[in-house]
Amino acid sequence: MKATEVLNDLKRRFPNEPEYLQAVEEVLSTIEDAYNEHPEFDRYNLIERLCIPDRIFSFRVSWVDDKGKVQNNMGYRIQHNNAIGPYKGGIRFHSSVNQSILKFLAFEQTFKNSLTTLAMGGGKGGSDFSPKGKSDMEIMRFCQAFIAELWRHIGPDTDVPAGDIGVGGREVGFMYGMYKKMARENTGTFTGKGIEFGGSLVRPEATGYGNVYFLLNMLATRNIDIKGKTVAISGSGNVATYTAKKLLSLGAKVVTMSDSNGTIYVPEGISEEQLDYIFKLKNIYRGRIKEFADEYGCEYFDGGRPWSVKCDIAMPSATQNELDGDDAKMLLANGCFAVSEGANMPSTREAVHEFINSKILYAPGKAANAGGVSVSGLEMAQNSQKLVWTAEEVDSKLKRIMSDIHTQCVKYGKNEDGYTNYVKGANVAGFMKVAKAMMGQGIL
Ligand code: NDP
Ligand code: 2IT
Repeated sequence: MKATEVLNDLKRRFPNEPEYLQAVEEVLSTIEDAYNEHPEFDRYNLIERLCIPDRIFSFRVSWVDDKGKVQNNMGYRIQHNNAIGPYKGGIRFHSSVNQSILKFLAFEQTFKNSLTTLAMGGGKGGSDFSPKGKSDMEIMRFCQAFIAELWRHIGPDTDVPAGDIGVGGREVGFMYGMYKKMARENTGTFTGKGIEFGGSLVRPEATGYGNVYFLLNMLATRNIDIKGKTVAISGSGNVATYTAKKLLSLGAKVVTMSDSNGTIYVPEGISEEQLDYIFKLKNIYRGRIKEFADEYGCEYFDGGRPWSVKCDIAMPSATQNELDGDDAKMLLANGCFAVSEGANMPSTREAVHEFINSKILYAPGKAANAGGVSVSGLEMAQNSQKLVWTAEEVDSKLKRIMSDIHTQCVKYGKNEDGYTNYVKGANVAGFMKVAKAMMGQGIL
């Protein structure tokens, strides 16, 4: 079956899953040539098997809030593909979570994990539970109830979850604690754990730092120095804050950060002290980014995104479809020459076309944000060895992996005119490894 036929068939079967179809369409539109060069793939109906998840668990999560009221949420785990290693991918807690969003994330994760050079398959999970405004005890009770159901489906060599939106060190700790109690073992089935109980150094920083390392590789292809460049970042969570931290240390100017309520704009560049304030605001006080504007008297776009400001580089690091075609046109009109995605699928189809047609440096999330899951893979390796590596060791491996991912993107994505289409490069490289692994193991 041809890629376009598979897509049409998926549209017919899953009409209510727009994010999933969007992610599948982007991949299928770029791998068709590579796929057609291998008629054996077609005989094994490989594309369809790669697009449809191996299995999906969905379950009710009942828990008791601080007022004694019983709350019910939905919980999910998508085990997408384990051809090259155990299912691996984060857990998202956000009110918007549904099957379509988790299916798109698990699909993307499969290609991303393939690119990391490590042995990890793709998965994703989550809940429509919103941690916003919940007490620590409510978060703990929810996490325990979620794992009381999920624990039997995960394990160190079957499926290894981690964090994502709304799931950081606190939530991973609560989930892992409950998992250990149920499974009666201590093998590290979860990454992003606390340092004291099997977590890897540099895992919290890894997605943001990795994105900057990927950006540096892209800039090097055009002999551009990061020093002094103006960068617009969206989000103010894990990925956004560590992206900003690394950029500041390299002498770049970070002029925006945001949350779901609005954007702060600091034209002279956010200072280290101000970034520290944002980190505490978000991780300790769990406040809104507007409080930064109140504290420092900077401009605040109420309900607005960062993409209207003048910048050289944009690093969307909040959520899917947060940068649309008009935003892309504004960025390009303002002279933006590089976009490196910290979030998963933050740019809409239209925005991606704008970036590629204008031939700027554009890195899709599955390449640029792969540093997080890569260090998760390194955490799994340390847990298996029962050893702890130094921060320097982990960071140098992360740099190496991001550079390897960049090399693969250029290998498969360079056009005849010399322009590298990183979307095509990442998709073809990620696809070929998974496809060969699936071919080698028969029809499952
Ligand atoms: P966090 O929960 O730490 O932060 C998320 C940030 O994005 C917050 O500032 C949040 O604002 C904002 N945000 C979330 N949803 C929306 C929305 N619907 N509209 C506007 N803003 C929103 O998550 P992470 O930093 O971990 O994740 C950010 C992105 O990076 C996600 O796309 C995730 O999938 C991706 N990613 C994460 C990795 C990781 O290791 N954590 C690895 C690779 C990718 P608010 O507080 O208002 O909700
Ligand atoms: O989207 C992602 O790559 C993540 N949320 C991290 C997954 C992981 O297993 O570390």
